[in-house]
Amino acid sequence: MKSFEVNFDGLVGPTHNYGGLSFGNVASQSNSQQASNPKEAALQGLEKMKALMDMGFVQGVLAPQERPDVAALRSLGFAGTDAQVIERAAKEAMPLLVASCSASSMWVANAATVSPSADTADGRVHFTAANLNCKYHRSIEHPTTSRVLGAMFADQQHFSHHAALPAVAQFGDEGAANHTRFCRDYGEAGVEFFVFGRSAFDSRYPAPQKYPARQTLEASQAVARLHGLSEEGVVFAQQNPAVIDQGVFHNDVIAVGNGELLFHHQDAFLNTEQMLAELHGKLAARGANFQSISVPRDQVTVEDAVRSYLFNSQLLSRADGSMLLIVPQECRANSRVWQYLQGLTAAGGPIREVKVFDLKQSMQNGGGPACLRLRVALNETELAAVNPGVIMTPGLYDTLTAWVNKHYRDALRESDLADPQLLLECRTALDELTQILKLGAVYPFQIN
Ligand code: SUG
Repeated sequence: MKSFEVNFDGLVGPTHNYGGLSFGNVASQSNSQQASNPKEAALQGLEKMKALMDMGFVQGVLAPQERPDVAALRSLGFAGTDAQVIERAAKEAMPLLVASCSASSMWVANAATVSPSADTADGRVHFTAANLNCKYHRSIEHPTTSRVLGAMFADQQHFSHHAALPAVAQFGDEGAANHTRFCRDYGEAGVEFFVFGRSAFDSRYPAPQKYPARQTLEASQAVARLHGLSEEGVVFAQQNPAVIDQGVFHNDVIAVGNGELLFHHQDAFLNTEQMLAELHGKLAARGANFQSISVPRDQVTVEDAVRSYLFNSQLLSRADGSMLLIVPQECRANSRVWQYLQGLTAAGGPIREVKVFDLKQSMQNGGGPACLRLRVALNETELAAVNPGVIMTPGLYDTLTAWVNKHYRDALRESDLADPQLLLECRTALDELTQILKLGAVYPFQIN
């Protein structure tokens, strides 16, 4: 049976804005308070989805969330009508209104961790929604994420969903941004690679000094247990705390893997040799020939990696077995990174081609091509069980483009977030979207 890696991209929501909400994420902090363009952001994302579909990849779409999140504001004590809740929050606690408006669910690499059926004890595809509890504006995503994933992957014969881990820092979980799966073929048992930033219970693991480590070892271990992964099918590795302190807030800012290949920066991990040997050994036992490409710091610095998002790329397997790297245009703008990439594709190794995309609106908040997609490896039977409304087609692309053009604003500043009309616009747009994607009722305003 054939198997695929399906990329489900997050559709950027109508309130995309630069709130400066993510301490430790350099782009989010440095673009704080700039005017955003939600329409352009959503169209840039759709362009990428269409391009991948046109290249023959199976592409899906993951819906954005209801924002402002009035229910979240109510739970913090703001009362009255929806308009009064927003008005009071704007007057008394603007940072909370900004957080409740964030369109951060677009970075669906953080939506969940996904284990394909070939790896799990019960032979189903497992999903654990990420609690994202390092940042308040992201911690409010998981209830709706769970409903949306449930509506996309509803068939319980093939799909198993787990609620987010306990919402405490000790179980901080950022989903697939710190998880990679290696395999010979998507349909065969592989090795799942969990990268954590610190341990909550074991002080022998070093922690960063300046910025938070969002993912704990204990969270990664819990996800592996929930998914029924075997000892032979997992490797846990620690991110280098020094790179977290340089702005590498998720492992997918410094490494990307696919198939039998790990593409990473020289300084990405602690105990790199030991970790590579473990990956090599466990994959060899599965019949796979693991390889890694380490990018030397004297060619590309960690700062270059953080600014260009070289590693926040999509590494895709093509039909002929070669690989394609999807990078943001910031990689072309950085001469050292661009030169490195030229050499890489000319070297005759596994990565043969680089394609550049303009994702500036998302990039300015620290979200590159890899942040915008959640990978789900599926066999043909499982793919047939996915809600067909969320699989990208030329028709769906046209419909979503028209939908964005109809409903999205082309400029959003902090002061606009207090406009109660914005909430109505979002709800109208999302109500229509759930019909387009055939999701049923998934948003609080549709349920309550
Ligand atoms: O969690 N930015 C996101 C970016 C997530 C990127 N995802 C991956 N690397 N997989 C974050 O820091 C910024 C929002 C703001 O400042 O308005 C934000 O949430």
